[in-house]
Amino acid sequence: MAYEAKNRKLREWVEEVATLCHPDEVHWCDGSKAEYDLLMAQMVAAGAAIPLEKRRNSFLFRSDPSDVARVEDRTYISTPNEEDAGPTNNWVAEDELKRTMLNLYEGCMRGRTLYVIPFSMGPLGSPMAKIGVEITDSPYVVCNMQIMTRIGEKVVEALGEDDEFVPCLHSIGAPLEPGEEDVPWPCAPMEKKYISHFTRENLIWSFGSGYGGNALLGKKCFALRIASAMARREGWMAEHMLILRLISPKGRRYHIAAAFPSACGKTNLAMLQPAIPGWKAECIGDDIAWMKIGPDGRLYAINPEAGFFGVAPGTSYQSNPMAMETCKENTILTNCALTDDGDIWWEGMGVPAPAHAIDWKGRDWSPGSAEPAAHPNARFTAPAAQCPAISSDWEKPDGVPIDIFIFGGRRSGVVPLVTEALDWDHGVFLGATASSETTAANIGEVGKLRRDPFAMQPFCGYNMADYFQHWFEMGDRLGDKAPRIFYVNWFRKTAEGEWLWPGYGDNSRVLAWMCERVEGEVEAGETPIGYLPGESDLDLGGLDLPPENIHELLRVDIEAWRAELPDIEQHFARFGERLPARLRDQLSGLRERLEG
Ligand code: O2Y
Ligand code: MN
Repeated sequence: MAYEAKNRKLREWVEEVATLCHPDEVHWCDGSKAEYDLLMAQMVAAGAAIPLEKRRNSFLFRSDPSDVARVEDRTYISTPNEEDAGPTNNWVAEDELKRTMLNLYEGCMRGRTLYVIPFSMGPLGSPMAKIGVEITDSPYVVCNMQIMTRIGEKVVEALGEDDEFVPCLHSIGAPLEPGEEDVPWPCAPMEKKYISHFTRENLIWSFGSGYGGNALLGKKCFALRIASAMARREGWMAEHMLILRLISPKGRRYHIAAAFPSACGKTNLAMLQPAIPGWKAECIGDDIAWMKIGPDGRLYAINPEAGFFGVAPGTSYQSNPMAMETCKENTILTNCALTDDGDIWWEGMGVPAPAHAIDWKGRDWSPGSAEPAAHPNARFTAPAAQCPAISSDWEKPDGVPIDIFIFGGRRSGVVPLVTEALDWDHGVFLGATASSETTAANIGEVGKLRRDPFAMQPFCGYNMADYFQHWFEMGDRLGDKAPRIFYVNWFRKTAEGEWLWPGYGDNSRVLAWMCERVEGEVEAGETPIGYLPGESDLDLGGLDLPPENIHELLRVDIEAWRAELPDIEQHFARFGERLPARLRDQLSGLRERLEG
């Protein structure tokens, strides 16, 4: 052991896991650069990583084709009663799931090293930070965790003798027999993959996958699923939200937390560069917000992560120049294509496709090949501190005060560009009914409408009906200090399928209107679905947008909204009696206003 952990529970747990999994060695990660460099060098020598000549200290990995994304069907929330997990989660009884997984873990690290990764979600020492310890047999996971969280000896030092931590056990589930040659991306077959959360004990057990959210357990497993259950018990919020600071020409700072389902440009919005003169934006986080009521009664947010695990395809200097700058060096690239000059490439990168490349499966590729060069879920793992738009306050221990919540989704029709909630309860209704159309980047049928409440459907660690109730209760506690709530849809199309709104940096025009609403500087029209800006209320200066577009973007189609009601009813019916009465009231209120 490179250092001694004074936390008795931690020492005992590591010993217990080592006895169960039979690794060849145990390595306590110190979080140093030397450690990162050594692990990378070992992975390069083993053929698992490819150093990139064109990006300093950056490496390409190719996953097994069966291990390319989060596996929702194999993700479990295990609570004492099935009803406490609710209809949006897969549930298995605690003892049954543990029995199954203990069998899988038995001897699963033979021929491998067991790495102990002490990590902090949130800046170390922040009153809002929480400590976890991930045990893994994947050096790829260690290097990713070093970018995505704060890891190492300093975390163990911060953990007192009897302090609590979240134990996160991960194995790729691919032991090596003596003399057996390893493969570049070892993992277990789908039917042996389990991403399990025991929320009563704050415990995470993951088996069989080395990819992203399945394996980097600080992210979705801890910071959302386990943390959301903790947050409900302890009276705070763990949300699937980006955090953005917008600065007006007068120098007033607004903090925005926004939740979007996948494929809605969340990372692009997190790193927004405003198109309106005089406004500035800074990024605080791109995926997760932990929020707590501060001594002044306002809601304060931190980004619990330290890096970005961003989706690569579609990221370009046009869609997100800040992300492109962020992943220029010190970056791990997964499932991108490799160019002949030692760089990476992906579809939608905004530069011409290379005449030849090696695709994410390691095959020769050229334009016109049958399959894309990069996997649609190819990722870059890059330190947040490298983002040119990162806020100087992104690691502020007490967080930043949230002024505005935004929910949204991708809808080609019906939902206007922006709507302000009538009040907090109506805002909770907007979050609870958030919907999005699936795209080619999502698995499944393209253009299908999916309800994804608060963008938390895959990430809520308990019954979603109780989560809705938690939002109401947070609003009650916040009172008149509660953030204002808005709903946006950047994706409205004409009947001919043309985009009505340019998006990207021009979304700042909508955010600026929200800030003016917060200041009480601009009127809004009350409609049955909420407050909307008048056609002349958005600053469209310098934007060549036909007036009919803005008319359509802000039109409330009463008939189309009435047609939405049965789908919302069906969505709510899933939660049965547990659905908060205040949500039923909101639905009745909407129906009455639409009939009125
Ligand atoms: O497929 C994965 O493991 C990554 S999923 C992901 C990564 C970064 C941010 N958000 C997500 C998500 O699914 O919401
Ligand atoms: Mn996410």
